[in-house]
Amino acid sequence: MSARASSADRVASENAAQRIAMIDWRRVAADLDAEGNAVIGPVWDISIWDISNFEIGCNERRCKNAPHGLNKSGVSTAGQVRMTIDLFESSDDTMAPPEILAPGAMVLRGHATADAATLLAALDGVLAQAPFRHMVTPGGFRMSVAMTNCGAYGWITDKTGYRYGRVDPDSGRDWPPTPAPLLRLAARAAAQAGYSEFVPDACLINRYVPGTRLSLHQDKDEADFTAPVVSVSLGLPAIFLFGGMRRADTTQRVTLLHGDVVVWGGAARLRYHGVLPLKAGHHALLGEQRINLTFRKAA
Ligand SMILES: O=C(O)CCC(=O)C(=O)O
Ligand SMILES: [Mn+2]
Repeated sequence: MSARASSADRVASENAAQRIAMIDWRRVAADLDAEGNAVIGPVWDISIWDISNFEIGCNERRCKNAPHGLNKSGVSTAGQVRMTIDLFESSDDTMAPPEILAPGAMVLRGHATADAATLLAALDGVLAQAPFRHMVTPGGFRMSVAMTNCGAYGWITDKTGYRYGRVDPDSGRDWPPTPAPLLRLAARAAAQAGYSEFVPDACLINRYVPGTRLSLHQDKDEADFTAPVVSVSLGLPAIFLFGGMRRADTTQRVTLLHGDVVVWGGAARLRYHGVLPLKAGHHALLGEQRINLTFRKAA
């Protein structure tokens, strides 16, 4: 509660806090402290003294270009906060709270489930222009994950190294544009994780079949680490490894199901991660495969 609040405001505040708590606090795994301040996710806190009149502050002094529109003194307007509340009000009431993996990193369970059929239909057009292929690592090894890209930039690897390029080396043409439903989903997931205005220019499409794995790595070929990584899982379940800033750090094992979205950015942007060999199974939409969409800002 702000020191500015009168006792009437305090009552309004308590009502507001309860109402907002019902709307979004539980979804973002937040707590109200004894004074009515709320912690939303890893970086936000809010002091409420009236439903339409409150401040949002950042827990981290360093967070100048925070993805939540704070001004220089770390204070946002009620309007911006209302946008956040609207975002949560418009989402599905049954949505689970994000699972926090580390500061800046979380799993949004089922965030893409309702859109999965639309996403897969849109992907068909991309795959017709840029089919899956097994790229080769700089060390000369064929990757077990089949990959392709859409967006202005595509991630590629060959004997000369890992990089982003505008042109599909297999076709000699630009990568196909990222379909609008994919861009919308990526932006929505990023916003829900606290990274507003995420506009990816690269979408790597990974296909796993049973036995396929992706070894521990950092996503570090991008020019812009201020933008998060948004990673969408479709099809068969996978065990995602989420580690620390060094390859040798211990990893969390996170089972990712169809529709789950992992978002990591900020302090977590360069954490090591990977995928254990996919187990055999059958998925109603995708059969014996898992498709992963990884959205990033490359340039
Ligand atoms: O398939 C996944 O879940 C992770 C993919 C990934 O880390 C990548 O494409 O860089
Ligand atoms: Mn990665």
